[in-house]
Amino acid sequence: MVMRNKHVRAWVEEMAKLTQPDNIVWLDGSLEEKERLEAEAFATGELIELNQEKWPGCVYHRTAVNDVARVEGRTYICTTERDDAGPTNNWVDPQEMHAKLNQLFAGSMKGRTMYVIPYIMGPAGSPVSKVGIELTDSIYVVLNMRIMTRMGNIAWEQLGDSDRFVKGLHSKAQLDPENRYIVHFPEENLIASVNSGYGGNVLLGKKCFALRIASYLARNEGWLAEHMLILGIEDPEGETKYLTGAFPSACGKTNLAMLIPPASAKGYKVYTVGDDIAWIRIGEDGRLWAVNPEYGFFGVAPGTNMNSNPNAMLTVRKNTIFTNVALTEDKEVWWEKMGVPAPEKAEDWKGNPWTPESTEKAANPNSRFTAPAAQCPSISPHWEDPEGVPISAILFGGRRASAAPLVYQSFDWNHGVFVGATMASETTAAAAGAVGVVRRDPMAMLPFCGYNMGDYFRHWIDMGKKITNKPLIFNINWFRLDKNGDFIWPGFGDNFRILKWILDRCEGKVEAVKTPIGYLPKPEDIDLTGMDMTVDDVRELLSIDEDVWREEVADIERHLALFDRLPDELNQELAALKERFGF
Ligand code: OXD
Ligand code: MN
Repeated sequence: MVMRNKHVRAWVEEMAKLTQPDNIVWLDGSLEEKERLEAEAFATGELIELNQEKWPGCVYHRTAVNDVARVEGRTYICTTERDDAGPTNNWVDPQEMHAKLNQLFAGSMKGRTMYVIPYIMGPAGSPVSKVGIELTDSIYVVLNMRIMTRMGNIAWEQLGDSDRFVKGLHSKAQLDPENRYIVHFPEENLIASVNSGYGGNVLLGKKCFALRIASYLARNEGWLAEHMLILGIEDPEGETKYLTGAFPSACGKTNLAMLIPPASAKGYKVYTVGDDIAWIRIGEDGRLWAVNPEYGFFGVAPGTNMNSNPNAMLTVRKNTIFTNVALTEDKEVWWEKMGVPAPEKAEDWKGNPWTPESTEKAANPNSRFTAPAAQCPSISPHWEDPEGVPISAILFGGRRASAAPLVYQSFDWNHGVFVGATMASETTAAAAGAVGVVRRDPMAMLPFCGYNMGDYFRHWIDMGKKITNKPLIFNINWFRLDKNGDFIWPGFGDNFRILKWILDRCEGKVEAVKTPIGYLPKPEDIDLTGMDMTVDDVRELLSIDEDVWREEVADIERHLALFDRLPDELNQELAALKERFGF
């Protein structure tokens, strides 16, 4: 296909003048192109071909040792007015940032090839989908984008002659951590990423476009771009209801999206629509409709096994890119808690020799798989529906030792927005730093909102006025601890039991208990069939400790004070919460 779009051509020319690549390759997304790029990357060592008998179509990549995660401290939202980025985003004046980036990008692709990646976020041809163009000097980025987005001619066709596309410029440059910048210019539909090769910083369709730029567009256009999974639950009669859920990292979002119901839930099936991002619009019927803008999963490998997430394990068996996991002698992959014995000899994620006696981890804790969503055994037959799926409930949640009960329902939309705006997670012993420190991460969007978070809360409140058929909003906490510091709730497949109560609430089939924080289940309404758990255990999981909540409310008050443009509705919710407790 000859690429005739003059707007893209002009921009590519300008960026090539700046970055000075040796040549420019316009991508079409074909299989031949993929194989050619893989062969080139095998030759340079950028990729390693895995054991094709055991891992057909799979390849292996290591990033630089100092480049293994998103860098929130070096991520910027550059709006003309500082207040439009808000108190929780890094901000630099756009002019100043452009000048800085121009220096960093000048000649950064010398001796390299610039790849022009056309891609669609959202199903092809869907009225909600949007086109992006990413320019990159990394084959690894090209091959990941090929899995994570609808990439190639399909995107050129959707774009046509239009100038409506999100521009993304990426160069590995020297991978210099001191000059690493992930920058968004929401007013210019532009993303720039330099000196990184790690997924979340460089696959510009994902966090940068589908969350940061899209959240800005969504506010202006009257929809929502959210850090949410989307799943469907089919009941024994064959009717499916859909939920979305926002949880901070390390709370099992991918596992929940791919959940397999327990044996006792006969006739129920869970379908995966998305595991990370949801674009949500109000349909003509007044309901919310959600699409997953992505085409693949970029999931954390360690901890993924046939118990925690069999659907993910089956998804990654072919056509998958593994990044920063361990590599065995016969070119297989391995990671901690993979559920198979550790290899006697391997190379760790840094490329150093590793044995089970080594004190270092074999896989980086943030090592990843990039796998096509279509390969997921639980993928929904409706995951590519252009209009999306209708949403019955929205879940918010975090990792809380004692404050939040297993589940509760908000009283109404504005109270639900308050619950989302104040949701929190506690640091665990697994992470560096103090244990039990509460971090509030509103709607799990703190690192991903492309504008002032106060305005974001206002947008949620305003959306509520327009949704005539509102989903119910719930808070979830799988992570309550007992006196010995052990998890009370087993999690994983058993989480279905809580989703079932939520669905029953949506259908008005079950009563609830009104408490100061929201509606709670009656303990006996949680189905425990086949579980090693009593109604008393559930009672404990649902208990609300007034002293803990006194502290919680004080902390919420401090948190809300951070936002300069906080809608008054959220202050009213705080006041109402205090009043219900009598604080
Ligand atoms: C992710 C994240 O990688 O939220 O999805 O960090
Ligand atoms: Mn995420």
